[in-house]
Amino acid sequence: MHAHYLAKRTLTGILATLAISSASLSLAATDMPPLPEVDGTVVEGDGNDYTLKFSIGTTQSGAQYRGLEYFKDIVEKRSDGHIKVQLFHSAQLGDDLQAVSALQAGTLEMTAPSTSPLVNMFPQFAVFDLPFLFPSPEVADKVLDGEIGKRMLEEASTNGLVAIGWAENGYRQLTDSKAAVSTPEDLKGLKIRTMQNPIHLDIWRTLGANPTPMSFAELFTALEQGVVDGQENPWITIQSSRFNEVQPYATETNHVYTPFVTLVSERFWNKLPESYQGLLVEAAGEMGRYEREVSRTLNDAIKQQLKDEGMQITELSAEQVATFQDTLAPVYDDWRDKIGGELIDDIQAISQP
Ligand code: TK8
Repeated sequence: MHAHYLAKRTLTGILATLAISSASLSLAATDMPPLPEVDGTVVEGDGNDYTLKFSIGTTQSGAQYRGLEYFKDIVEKRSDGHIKVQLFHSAQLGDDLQAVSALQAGTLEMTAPSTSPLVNMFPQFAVFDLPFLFPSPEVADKVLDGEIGKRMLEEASTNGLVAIGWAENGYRQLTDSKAAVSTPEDLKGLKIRTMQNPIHLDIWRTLGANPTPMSFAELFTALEQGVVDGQENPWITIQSSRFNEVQPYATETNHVYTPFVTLVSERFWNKLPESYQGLLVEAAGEMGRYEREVSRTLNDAIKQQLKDEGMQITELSAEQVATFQDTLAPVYDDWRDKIGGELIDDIQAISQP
Protein backbone atom coordinates (compact mmCIF):
# COMPACT_ATOMS: atom_id res chain seq x y z
CA MET A 1 0.00 0.00 0.00
CA HIS A 2 2.07 2.90 1.26
CA ALA A 3 4.84 1.17 3.14
CA HIS A 4 7.72 2.55 1.13
CA TYR A 5 6.88 6.19 1.59
CA LEU A 6 10.41 7.21 2.46
CA ALA A 7 12.81 6.23 -0.27
CA LYS A 8 16.43 5.82 0.86
CA ARG A 9 17.45 8.61 -1.44
CA THR A 10 15.08 11.00 0.33
CA LEU A 11 16.39 10.04 3.76
CA THR A 12 19.96 10.70 2.69
CA GLY A 13 18.77 14.05 1.39
CA ILE A 14 17.20 14.93 4.74
CA LEU A 15 20.35 14.04 6.63
CA ALA A 16 22.55 16.03 4.26
CA THR A 17 20.29 19.07 4.64
CA LEU A 18 20.36 18.76 8.42
CA ALA A 19 24.16 18.52 8.43
CA ILE A 20 24.45 21.73 6.40
CA SER A 21 22.05 23.59 8.68
CA SER A 22 23.88 22.61 11.84
CA ALA A 23 27.21 23.75 10.40
CA SER A 24 25.90 27.27 10.00
CA LEU A 25 26.75 29.31 13.10
CA SER A 26 24.54 32.20 12.11
CA LEU A 27 21.56 29.92 12.20
CA ALA A 28 18.43 31.91 12.95
CA ALA A 29 15.54 30.52 14.92
CA THR A 30 13.50 30.32 11.77
CA ASP A 31 16.27 28.59 9.79
CA MET A 32 14.74 25.15 9.99
CA PRO A 33 15.85 22.61 7.42
CA PRO A 34 13.46 22.41 4.48
CA LEU A 35 10.65 19.90 4.96
CA PRO A 36 11.38 16.51 3.45
CA GLU A 37 9.38 15.64 0.39
CA VAL A 38 6.30 13.54 1.16
CA ASP A 39 5.44 10.51 -0.91
CA GLY A 40 1.74 11.09 -1.29
CA THR A 41 0.61 7.51 -1.91
CA VAL A 42 -3.09 7.82 -1.18
CA VAL A 43 -4.78 5.91 1.63
CA GLU A 44 -8.45 5.21 0.85
CA GLY A 45 -10.85 6.51 3.48
CA ASP A 46 -14.63 6.28 3.77
CA GLY A 47 -15.45 9.23 1.54
CA ASN A 48 -16.03 11.56 4.51
CA ASP A 49 -14.00 14.69 5.25
CA TYR A 50 -12.35 15.33 8.63
CA THR A 51 -10.77 18.34 10.28
CA LEU A 52 -8.03 17.75 12.83
CA LYS A 53 -6.79 20.55 15.10
CA PHE A 54 -3.29 19.82 16.45
CA SER A 55 -2.11 22.10 19.25
CA ILE A 56 1.25 22.33 21.05
CA GLY A 57 2.73 24.44 23.85
CA THR A 58 6.02 25.41 22.19
CA THR A 59 6.32 28.24 19.67
CA GLN A 60 6.27 28.32 15.89
CA SER A 61 10.08 28.51 15.66
CA GLY A 62 10.91 25.27 17.50
CA ALA A 63 11.63 21.81 16.14
CA GLN A 64 8.30 20.55 17.48
CA TYR A 65 6.30 22.85 15.21
CA ARG A 66 8.51 21.89 12.28
CA GLY A 67 7.55 18.29 12.99
CA LEU A 68 3.88 19.25 13.00
CA GLU A 69 4.24 20.88 9.59
CA TYR A 70 5.65 17.62 8.29
CA PHE A 71 2.80 15.68 9.92
CA LYS A 72 0.23 17.97 8.28
CA ASP A 73 1.86 17.54 4.90
CA ILE A 74 1.87 13.74 5.18
CA VAL A 75 -1.71 13.45 6.43
CA GLU A 76 -3.22 15.91 3.95
CA LYS A 77 -1.39 14.42 0.96
CA ARG A 78 -2.02 10.77 1.79
CA SER A 79 -5.68 11.34 2.66
CA ASP A 80 -5.98 13.16 -0.67
CA GLY A 81 -7.24 16.22 1.22
CA HIS A 82 -9.97 14.34 3.10
CA ILE A 83 -8.25 15.07 6.41
CA LYS A 84 -7.53 18.75 6.90
CA VAL A 85 -4.90 19.46 9.60
CA GLN A 86 -4.92 22.84 11.41
CA LEU A 87 -1.84 23.66 13.49
CA PHE A 88 -1.77 25.74 16.70
CA HIS A 89 1.39 26.62 18.64
CA SER A 90 2.37 28.58 21.79
CA ALA A 91 -0.45 27.04 23.86
CA GLN A 92 -3.01 29.01 21.81
CA LEU A 93 -5.55 26.25 22.56
CA GLY A 94 -4.26 25.61 26.08
CA ASP A 95 -1.11 24.46 27.87
CA ASP A 96 -0.10 20.79 28.03
CA LEU A 97 -2.67 19.79 30.66
CA GLN A 98 -5.49 21.91 29.22
CA ALA A 99 -4.90 20.49 25.75
CA VAL A 100 -5.05 16.94 27.11
CA SER A 101 -8.39 17.78 28.82
CA ALA A 102 -9.66 19.19 25.53
CA LEU A 103 -8.79 15.91 23.82
CA GLN A 104 -10.73 14.03 26.47
CA ALA A 105 -13.71 16.37 26.01
CA GLY A 106 -13.49 15.96 22.24
CA THR A 107 -13.02 19.70 21.54
CA LEU A 108 -9.44 19.25 20.27
CA GLU A 109 -8.23 16.35 18.15
CA MET A 110 -4.45 16.16 18.76
CA THR A 111 -1.67 17.42 21.01
CA ALA A 112 1.89 16.44 21.95
CA PRO A 113 2.77 17.39 25.53
CA SER A 114 5.91 16.69 27.49
CA THR A 115 5.37 13.46 29.43
CA SER A 116 6.11 15.09 32.81
CA PRO A 117 2.81 16.92 33.50
CA LEU A 118 0.95 13.66 32.76
CA VAL A 119 2.47 11.44 35.46
CA ASN A 120 -0.63 11.62 37.67
CA MET A 121 -2.56 10.02 34.82
CA PHE A 122 0.21 7.74 33.56
CA PRO A 123 2.61 6.93 36.43
CA GLN A 124 4.99 4.96 34.20
CA PHE A 125 5.91 8.21 32.37
CA ALA A 126 7.77 9.16 35.56
CA VAL A 127 10.87 7.27 34.40
CA PHE A 128 11.44 10.20 32.05
CA ASP A 129 11.76 12.45 35.08
CA LEU A 130 14.57 10.56 36.78
CA PRO A 131 17.81 12.54 36.63
CA PHE A 132 20.54 11.30 34.29
CA LEU A 133 18.73 8.04 33.40
CA PHE A 134 19.18 8.51 29.64
CA PRO A 135 22.91 8.88 28.89
CA SER A 136 22.44 9.51 25.14
CA PRO A 137 19.79 10.16 22.49
CA GLU A 138 20.51 6.66 21.15
CA VAL A 139 19.42 5.13 24.45
CA ALA A 140 16.31 7.34 24.44
CA ASP A 141 15.49 6.05 20.94
CA LYS A 142 15.97 2.44 22.00
CA VAL A 143 13.54 2.96 24.86
CA LEU A 144 10.97 5.02 22.93
CA ASP A 145 11.03 2.93 19.77
CA GLY A 146 11.44 -0.42 21.52
CA GLU A 147 9.24 -2.61 23.72
CA ILE A 148 9.10 -0.13 26.61
CA GLY A 149 7.93 2.78 24.48
CA LYS A 150 5.37 0.60 22.73
CA ARG A 151 4.01 -0.65 26.04
CA MET A 152 3.78 2.90 27.38
CA LEU A 153 1.79 4.05 24.34
CA GLU A 154 -0.64 1.18 24.90
CA GLU A 155 -0.95 1.99 28.60
CA ALA A 156 -1.51 5.68 27.82
CA SER A 157 -4.31 4.82 25.38
CA THR A 158 -7.07 5.18 27.93
CA ASN A 159 -9.07 7.96 29.64
CA GLY A 160 -10.31 9.29 26.30
CA LEU A 161 -6.82 9.36 24.76
CA VAL A 162 -5.05 7.35 22.09
CA ALA A 163 -1.23 7.58 22.27
CA ILE A 164 0.34 7.03 18.85
CA GLY A 165 3.97 8.10 18.89
CA TRP A 166 7.02 9.78 20.37
CA ALA A 167 8.91 12.93 19.47
CA GLU A 168 11.30 14.80 21.76
CA ASN A 169 11.63 17.98 23.70
CA GLY A 170 15.17 16.83 24.54
CA TYR A 171 17.86 17.23 27.19
CA ARG A 172 17.04 19.90 29.73
CA GLN A 173 19.40 22.75 30.68
CA LEU A 174 19.20 25.24 33.53
CA THR A 175 18.85 28.99 32.97
CA ASP A 176 18.69 31.76 35.57
CA SER A 177 18.82 35.49 36.07
CA LYS A 178 21.02 35.72 39.18
CA ALA A 179 24.46 34.15 38.73
CA ALA A 180 26.41 31.42 36.95
CA VAL A 181 25.73 27.97 38.39
CA SER A 182 28.36 25.21 38.36
CA THR A 183 27.65 23.37 41.63
CA PRO A 184 24.52 22.56 43.65
CA GLU A 185 25.68 25.17 46.23
CA ASP A 186 25.24 27.88 43.61
CA LEU A 187 21.53 27.03 43.52
CA LYS A 188 20.90 27.90 47.14
CA GLY A 189 17.83 30.11 47.42
CA LEU A 190 17.23 30.30 43.66
CA LYS A 191 13.55 30.16 42.76
CA ILE A 192 13.33 27.63 39.94
CA ARG A 193 10.18 27.00 37.93
CA THR A 194 9.59 23.30 37.33
CA MET A 195 7.04 21.43 35.30
CA GLN A 196 3.97 20.26 37.22
CA ASN A 197 5.64 17.05 38.32
CA PRO A 198 6.60 15.75 41.80
CA ILE A 199 9.98 14.27 40.78
CA HIS A 200 11.10 17.57 39.29
CA LEU A 201 10.15 19.30 42.54
CA ASP A 202 12.16 16.68 44.42
CA ILE A 203 15.17 17.15 42.12
CA TRP A 204 15.41 20.91 42.65
CA ARG A 205 14.67 20.70 46.36
CA THR A 206 17.40 18.06 46.73
CA LEU A 207 19.83 20.33 44.88
CA GLY A 208 19.07 23.10 47.39
CA ALA A 209 16.99 25.37 45.16
CA ASN A 210 13.51 26.69 45.84
CA PRO A 211 11.28 25.07 43.19
CA THR A 212 7.79 26.18 42.10
CA PRO A 213 5.64 24.19 39.66
CA MET A 214 4.02 26.25 36.92
CA SER A 215 2.48 25.82 33.49
CA PHE A 216 4.84 26.47 30.58
CA ALA A 217 2.37 29.00 29.17
CA GLU A 218 2.95 31.32 32.17
CA LEU A 219 6.71 30.91 32.26
CA PHE A 220 8.04 33.78 30.13
CA THR A 221 6.06 36.37 32.10
CA ALA A 222 7.06 34.80 35.41
CA LEU A 223 10.75 34.99 34.43
CA GLU A 224 10.40 38.52 33.09
CA GLN A 225 8.70 39.78 36.23
CA GLY A 226 11.11 37.95 38.53
CA VAL A 227 8.40 35.75 40.06
CA VAL A 228 10.95 32.99 39.53
CA ASP A 229 14.72 33.32 39.00
CA GLY A 230 15.21 30.37 36.70
CA GLN A 231 13.80 27.46 34.74
CA GLU A 232 15.05 24.43 32.84
CA ASN A 233 14.31 23.33 29.28
CA PRO A 234 16.22 22.09 26.22
CA TRP A 235 18.30 24.67 24.28
CA ILE A 236 15.85 24.63 21.41
CA THR A 237 12.92 25.41 23.70
CA ILE A 238 14.91 28.07 25.57
CA GLN A 239 15.69 29.77 22.29
CA SER A 240 12.35 29.39 20.55
CA SER A 241 10.64 30.84 23.66
CA ARG A 242 13.24 33.64 23.90
CA PHE A 243 13.97 32.88 27.56
CA ASN A 244 17.53 34.12 26.94
CA GLU A 245 16.13 37.65 26.74
CA VAL A 246 15.33 37.49 30.45
CA GLN A 247 17.86 34.85 31.60
CA PRO A 248 21.50 35.92 31.22
CA TYR A 249 22.94 32.66 32.65
CA ALA A 250 22.68 29.03 31.64
CA THR A 251 24.27 25.77 32.73
CA GLU A 252 24.51 22.74 30.46
CA THR A 253 23.25 20.19 32.97
CA ASN A 254 21.54 17.67 30.64
CA HIS A 255 19.82 16.50 33.83
CA VAL A 256 16.63 15.07 32.31
CA TYR A 257 15.58 13.85 28.85
CA THR A 258 11.97 14.81 28.06
CA PRO A 259 9.95 13.14 25.28
CA PHE A 260 6.83 14.56 23.67
CA VAL A 261 4.03 11.99 23.46
CA THR A 262 1.70 12.29 20.46
CA LEU A 263 -1.94 12.01 21.56
CA VAL A 264 -5.26 11.79 19.71
CA SER A 265 -8.73 12.35 21.15
CA GLU A 266 -10.45 8.98 21.44
CA ARG A 267 -13.74 10.57 20.39
CA PHE A 268 -12.15 11.71 17.12
CA TRP A 269 -10.27 8.43 16.72
CA ASN A 270 -13.47 6.39 16.91
CA LYS A 271 -15.04 8.41 14.09
CA LEU A 272 -12.19 7.58 11.70
CA PRO A 273 -12.14 4.58 9.39
CA GLU A 274 -9.38 2.14 10.30
CA SER A 275 -7.34 3.14 7.27
CA TYR A 276 -7.15 6.75 8.52
CA GLN A 277 -6.28 5.61 12.04
CA GLY A 278 -3.39 3.75 10.41
CA LEU A 279 -2.44 6.86 8.48
CA LEU A 280 -2.23 8.93 11.69
CA VAL A 281 -0.04 6.30 13.37
CA GLU A 282 2.25 6.17 10.35
CA ALA A 283 2.46 9.98 10.11
CA ALA A 284 3.15 10.25 13.86
CA GLY A 285 6.02 7.79 13.43
CA GLU A 286 7.53 9.73 10.56
CA MET A 287 7.06 13.03 12.39
CA GLY A 288 8.75 11.59 15.49
CA ARG A 289 11.81 10.37 13.60
CA TYR A 290 12.13 13.63 11.66
CA GLU A 291 11.51 15.89 14.66
CA ARG A 292 14.09 14.11 16.82
CA GLU A 293 16.61 14.40 13.99
CA VAL A 294 15.93 18.14 13.62
CA SER A 295 16.02 18.70 17.40
CA ARG A 296 19.37 16.91 17.79
CA THR A 297 21.01 18.47 14.79
CA LEU A 298 20.05 21.97 15.85
CA ASN A 299 20.88 21.48 19.55
CA ASP A 300 24.57 22.50 19.43
CA ALA A 301 24.05 25.23 16.83
CA ILE A 302 21.37 26.77 19.01
CA LYS A 303 23.56 26.60 22.11
CA GLN A 304 26.23 28.43 20.11
CA GLN A 305 23.71 30.97 18.89
CA LEU A 306 22.58 31.65 22.46
CA LYS A 307 26.24 32.25 23.38
CA ASP A 308 26.67 34.56 20.41
CA GLU A 309 23.63 36.49 21.56
CA GLY A 310 25.33 37.06 24.93
CA MET A 311 24.09 34.30 27.17
CA GLN A 312 26.76 33.18 29.64
CA ILE A 313 26.72 29.40 29.34
CA THR A 314 28.54 27.22 31.88
CA GLU A 315 29.67 23.85 30.54
CA LEU A 316 30.24 21.40 33.37
CA SER A 317 33.35 19.25 33.74
CA ALA A 318 32.90 15.50 34.27
CA GLU A 319 33.61 16.04 38.00
CA GLN A 320 30.99 18.77 38.23
CA VAL A 321 28.41 16.55 36.51
CA ALA A 322 29.31 13.79 38.98
CA THR A 323 28.63 16.16 41.88
CA PHE A 324 25.13 16.81 40.53
CA GLN A 325 24.59 13.08 40.01
CA ASP A 326 25.79 12.18 43.52
CA THR A 327 23.66 14.89 45.08
CA LEU A 328 20.62 13.56 43.22
CA ALA A 329 21.14 9.88 44.14
CA PRO A 330 18.48 10.11 46.93
CA VAL A 331 15.85 10.98 44.30
CA TYR A 332 16.17 7.40 43.04
CA ASP A 333 15.64 6.05 46.58
CA ASP A 334 12.49 8.16 46.91
CA TRP A 335 10.96 7.12 43.60
CA ARG A 336 12.32 3.71 42.67
CA ASP A 337 9.55 1.65 44.26
CA LYS A 338 6.78 4.02 43.22
CA ILE A 339 7.83 3.97 39.57
CA GLY A 340 8.79 0.31 39.45
CA GLY A 341 12.37 -0.81 39.96
CA GLU A 342 12.19 -3.28 37.11
CA LEU A 343 11.41 -0.60 34.53
CA ILE A 344 14.37 1.47 35.77
CA ASP A 345 16.63 -1.61 35.65
CA ASP A 346 15.48 -2.37 32.10
CA ILE A 347 16.37 1.14 30.97
CA GLN A 348 19.72 0.99 32.73
CA ALA A 349 20.40 -2.34 31.01
CA ILE A 350 19.70 -0.74 27.64
CA SER A 351 22.21 1.98 28.56
CA GLN A 352 25.06 -0.51 29.01
CA PRO A 353 27.28 -0.43 25.94
C1 TK8 B 1 5.57 22.89 26.10
C2 TK8 B 1 6.11 22.16 27.32
C3 TK8 B 1 7.54 22.51 27.59
C4 TK8 B 1 8.07 21.74 28.79
C5 TK8 B 1 7.89 22.61 30.01
O1 TK8 B 1 4.19 22.72 26.03
O2 TK8 B 1 6.76 22.75 30.48
O3 TK8 B 1 8.89 23.15 30.49
O4 TK8 B 1 9.43 21.45 28.64
O5 TK8 B 1 8.29 22.35 26.46
O6 TK8 B 1 5.92 20.76 27.18
